[in-house]
Amino acid sequence: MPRQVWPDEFASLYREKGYWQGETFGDFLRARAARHPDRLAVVDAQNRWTYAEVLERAEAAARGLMGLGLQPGDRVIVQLPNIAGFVSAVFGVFLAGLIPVYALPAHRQTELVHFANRSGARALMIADRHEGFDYRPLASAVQQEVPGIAHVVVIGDPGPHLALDALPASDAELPQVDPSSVAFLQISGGSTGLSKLIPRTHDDYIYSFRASAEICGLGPDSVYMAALPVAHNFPMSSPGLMGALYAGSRVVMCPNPSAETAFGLIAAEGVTITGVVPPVALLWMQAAPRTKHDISSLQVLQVGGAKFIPEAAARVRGALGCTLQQVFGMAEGLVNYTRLDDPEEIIIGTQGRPISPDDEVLVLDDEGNPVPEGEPGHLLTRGPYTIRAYHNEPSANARSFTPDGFYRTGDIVRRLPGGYLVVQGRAGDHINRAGEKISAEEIEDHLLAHTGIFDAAVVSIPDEFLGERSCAFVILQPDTALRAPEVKAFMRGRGVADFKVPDQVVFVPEFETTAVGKISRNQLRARLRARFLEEGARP
Ligand code: OOB
Repeated sequence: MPRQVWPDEFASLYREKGYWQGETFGDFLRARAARHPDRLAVVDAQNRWTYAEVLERAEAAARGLMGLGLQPGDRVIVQLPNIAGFVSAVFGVFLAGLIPVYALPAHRQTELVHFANRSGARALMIADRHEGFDYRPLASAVQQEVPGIAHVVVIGDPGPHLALDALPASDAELPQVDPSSVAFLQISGGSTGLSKLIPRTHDDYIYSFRASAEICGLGPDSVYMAALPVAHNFPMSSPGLMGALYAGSRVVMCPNPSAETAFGLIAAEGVTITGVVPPVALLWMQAAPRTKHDISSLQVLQVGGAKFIPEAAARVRGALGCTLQQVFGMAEGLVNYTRLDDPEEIIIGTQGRPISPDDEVLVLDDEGNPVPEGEPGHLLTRGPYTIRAYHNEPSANARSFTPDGFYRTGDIVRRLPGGYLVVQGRAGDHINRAGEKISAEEIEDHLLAHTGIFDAAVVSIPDEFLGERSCAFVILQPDTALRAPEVKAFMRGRGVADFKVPDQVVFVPEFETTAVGKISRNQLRARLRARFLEEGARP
């Protein structure tokens, strides 16, 4: 059973201060359905469900999952796109006392198998098809590789699997759920190796989105549109669909963030707030002058997941007619927001300040000493909704957390008066490609599995549109002829999410490291990146 434990003195403090209120996901949905049963809760292309309907469907899903013999505490990988069924299915999982492991729709066999093995999942929940991709054969392949996955449950046409709405219902009582227990496992961006699993409790997570909903001004008249994949922490909880449901708002599920789709939904549903990554914001600003849709209902555009440069931030109000809110967060916990009434220079020039007065933030130099205000340093944090450990990762935990429980975010920030943070970059080696985090090491390991590749180093290269793109430097084995498309095709064949396929492949005869003696992988990547940028190399 996954655990997430804060030392007693912290847990008591967080309860005393009212952050942790002893409420579960199931409790809050029931409370909303009781308070305003007929209000619309979630909308997608096919469905418009009220709070009462969402609860009814969630309870049916819970009984169906229990009918399969799943027991409280069992893990269920949930790989669902932005559909209304996400909400009822996930609350069904919660009500049955099961623990969702949130995979992204972009994840493929390699990633799903990894999540299944790490979490010990007993079931996998998918949609039949989404945006042209059929998830059923993928699920069969995962199940074949991980026999522990006893059930594949499908929203829609089940094919060879089980349909969620036709499971034999259990007539047992729904279990009592402990609010301090782990509610779900989320996927880390992962700077080294494979993604780690992040255990979040009901208490801590509900606090984060309850407070977020307040900061973002959500209420019964708000309409929140989930434009990014909802399994991601940003559209899930900052304030995301959870914060919106908590506040009694309406959630609109947007199947993809293209300007055409998103603007159409903003106009049709009167969307008041949504959140996107910087490249999507750029596309929307470009598309807005020519759109036929009336997007004037939009009051707040949140931008986060990767750095939004001030030049672009300054254009949001003019282009889209709404307030910008910068969001700098991480699935491990800490989330920062610019406040809606902050002065324009704060909104444009910073990535916000923490949610909670009890979010502790340290900005330290390489030796671990605090740097003066305004100077760049490593961001470490601890607080009422930041994890103290990853699930089942003793060595990563030793690296990622200090002995007194601070999470080393890997981000380099400057802290300004008032606690506002400006993100300067990353100390670690991941590539932040349009908000998707890619571990260099993970991709290098895949490349090294090719018999024609002698060595590979993957680095981030600044990219005007994506923020960063990935570039693989590859040394071939003697007498091997490989071209970039073949390397990319090989990566695709490894069964990984498409965003992990290197954007660019550069073949080099050697890494020229012998002259400087043995250097770390980090230093090697930095050197390759610097040389690439100096030479202005292009594919
Ligand atoms: C969000 O969560 P993750 O877990 O995918 O990624 C976290 C990392 C941060 O450590 C930072 O390196 C980067 O993403 N990041 C930003 C940023 N927001 C996230 N870097 C610069 N500026 C920003 N505004 O990405 C996430 C989770 C909740 C809310 C928002 C984003």
